[in-house]
Amino acid sequence: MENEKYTPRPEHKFSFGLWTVGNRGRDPFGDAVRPPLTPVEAVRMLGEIGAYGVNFHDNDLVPIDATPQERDRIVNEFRRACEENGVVVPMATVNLFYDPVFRDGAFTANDKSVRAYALQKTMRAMDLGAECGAKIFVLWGGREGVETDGCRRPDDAVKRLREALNYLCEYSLDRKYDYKFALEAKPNEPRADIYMPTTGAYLALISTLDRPEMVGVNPEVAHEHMAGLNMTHAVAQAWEAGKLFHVDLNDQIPGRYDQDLRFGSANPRAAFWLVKFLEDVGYTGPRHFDAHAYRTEDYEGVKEFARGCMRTYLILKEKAAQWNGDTEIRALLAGISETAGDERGNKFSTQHASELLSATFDRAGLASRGLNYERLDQLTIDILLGVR
Ligand code: GLT
Ligand code: MN
Ligand code: MN
Repeated sequence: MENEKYTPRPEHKFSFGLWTVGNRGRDPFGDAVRPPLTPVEAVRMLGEIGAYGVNFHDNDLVPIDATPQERDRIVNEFRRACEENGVVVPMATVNLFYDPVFRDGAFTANDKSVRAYALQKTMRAMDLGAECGAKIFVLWGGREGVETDGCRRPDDAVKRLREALNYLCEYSLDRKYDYKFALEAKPNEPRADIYMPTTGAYLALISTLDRPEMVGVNPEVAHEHMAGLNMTHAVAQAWEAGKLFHVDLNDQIPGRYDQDLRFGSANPRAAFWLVKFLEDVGYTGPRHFDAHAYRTEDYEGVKEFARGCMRTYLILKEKAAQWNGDTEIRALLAGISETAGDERGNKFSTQHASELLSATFDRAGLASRGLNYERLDQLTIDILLGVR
């Protein structure tokens, strides 16, 4: 019997991209295995399984060569489907990677006309998103990279990226869209190397923009794990900087191609720390599942996949609450955090510094106390494996 407490509700803010549940299972070695799912069908499916939101790239919704009349008809149908199924559009994005025009990048391409076209396409995608109610605009620069560094100076690419972001912020202000931009990093794939490989790289770039307050990040589990990094650390740094505008949840085995697996299915322990962090700090943004079903599945299997993402999140949320309330864990944490120590390291003053310089520390004593992290982690594993 399905447990009520793992039933997704709107307040959980679970969202899926049209490209996620609509993924047809193509990979570099094989063709589509599922028939196309129209945007309206995808919205119905999301409503049926209890998701709160649907996100899209411009061309997930409106084909790249649609006439203005076709565009308006599609948008009207889609908005009606959203209303009828109780699904909202929290985020929109732009596809700057599929069309051959972007083979050398979009905002960083050497050809000025390609860069201008990328801006035009993005502004139109912002119009489209705003029409559907989106307040977050994700930018994933999958083609902003290289196979050979002979093609341009990498610092020129950074400058071009900055110019494009500045331009788009002004456009959002000009049109009173009130967008928050969320920049999504990835180390490689489809390019051999992508310029902004990690969330940290984007955080550094944001501080150099004209309007840094409008721009944050959209860390993705799979992308940080592809780089061998700790997703929770990336998310925590973004959060601490006030820059966690969106999050892409999925899973990934490090060292592999971009897998976009069901959330929590590859590394449930890492997923646990992530969910615990998001819940502990009170992140209120969408929990977006940027993943897709195995290639073996039909659309019933796709529903199982999508339900699984949400269910795992809710199970981990419950485990996080259990962890926080566990008396033995609490006692261990108290032991870790309540160590009284030397206060002169708290804040610099000339006096503190000179006192510290001449102080004597019991190095061996400080190093000798066991920290009990083994016990702490095993208790975590016991909780995760359901025996505690
Ligand atoms: C693409 C990519 C994702 C991005 C999407 C947004 S598109 O599927 O792999 O990580 O979030 O552009
Ligand atoms: Mn991905
Ligand atoms: Mn993503």
